[in-house]
Amino acid sequence: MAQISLIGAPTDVGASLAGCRLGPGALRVARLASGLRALGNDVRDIGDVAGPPNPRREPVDGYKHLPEVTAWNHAVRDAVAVELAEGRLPILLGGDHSLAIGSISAVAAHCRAAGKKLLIIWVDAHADINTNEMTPSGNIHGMPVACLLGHGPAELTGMSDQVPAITADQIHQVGLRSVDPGEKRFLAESGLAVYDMRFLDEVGTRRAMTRVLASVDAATHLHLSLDLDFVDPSVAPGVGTPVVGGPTYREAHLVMEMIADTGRLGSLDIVEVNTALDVRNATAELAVDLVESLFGKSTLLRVTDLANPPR
Ligand code: Z70
Ligand code: MN
Ligand code: MN
Ligand code: MN
Repeated sequence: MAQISLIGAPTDVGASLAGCRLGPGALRVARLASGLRALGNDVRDIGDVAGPPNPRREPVDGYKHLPEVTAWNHAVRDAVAVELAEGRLPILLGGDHSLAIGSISAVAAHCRAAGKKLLIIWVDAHADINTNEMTPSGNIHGMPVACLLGHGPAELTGMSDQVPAITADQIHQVGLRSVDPGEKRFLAESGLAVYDMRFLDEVGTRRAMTRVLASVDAATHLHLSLDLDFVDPSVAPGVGTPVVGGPTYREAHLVMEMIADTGRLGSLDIVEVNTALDVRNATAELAVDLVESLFGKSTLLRVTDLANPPR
């Protein structure tokens, strides 16, 4: 059981398409809070943080909406830091994936202060490791991993208590199938652990996740950054940048279930749910289903339940 805080960040300033600014509302309508409470968690919804509207301008120096992305990330960073300091488990409801800069910057600072070992599992169709020189779009939701590793504008790389906020060995990426040419080089040079779709196909989701989680121990704080475009678009249509060839409903659930089994989840981002492109809120409902599995929902009693079986 966890003390969970929901933090909404209704913005799409980092994305190419408008619509994921409505993500927090869609996740609430899909009953995220009550789903988590039904699993025995204490859930506090702190509401939405505030930030500037989407100015819909062209990129400047390779960055689209840098001042607005910076403002939203400051708000997210501060809200996540407050909840972590109170011993709570923050869930960021995005919003686009650029918000992971603020969220993970707060988590990284918290882990350093608490002497915790941080491992980030970045679950996504995309690598999100572009810089302003490599980006094909200028969209900052394609850049959060680079920013967290210290490659980006000072406004975004300097959001934690040190630069870089994290090192490459602290992040494992799962589900990639759309990586830009510059990103491929960057991934190879940085030595980041990438479990792409081919790897999941050849090795299998279970064995791949066993490797992803191999270093997790009692001192580990796991942060899951969940971009819903990770899941195949036939299951998750409500995302701005769908990419065919993703995990099935069950494969995505197994990823969540195996993270749940570690008992080490400390923080979570749920991002890129685009209600304008969704079908009857299916993608928000999928997100809630996945998060329930992430917090231990299972078909059968688990070994950990046996001491205290639910009635
Ligand atoms: C592309 C870019 C991206 C999410 C799209 C796409 C990046 N690599 N990330 N949707 N979540 O524009 O940088
Ligand atoms: Mn992403
Ligand atoms: Mn993505
Ligand atoms: Mn449900």
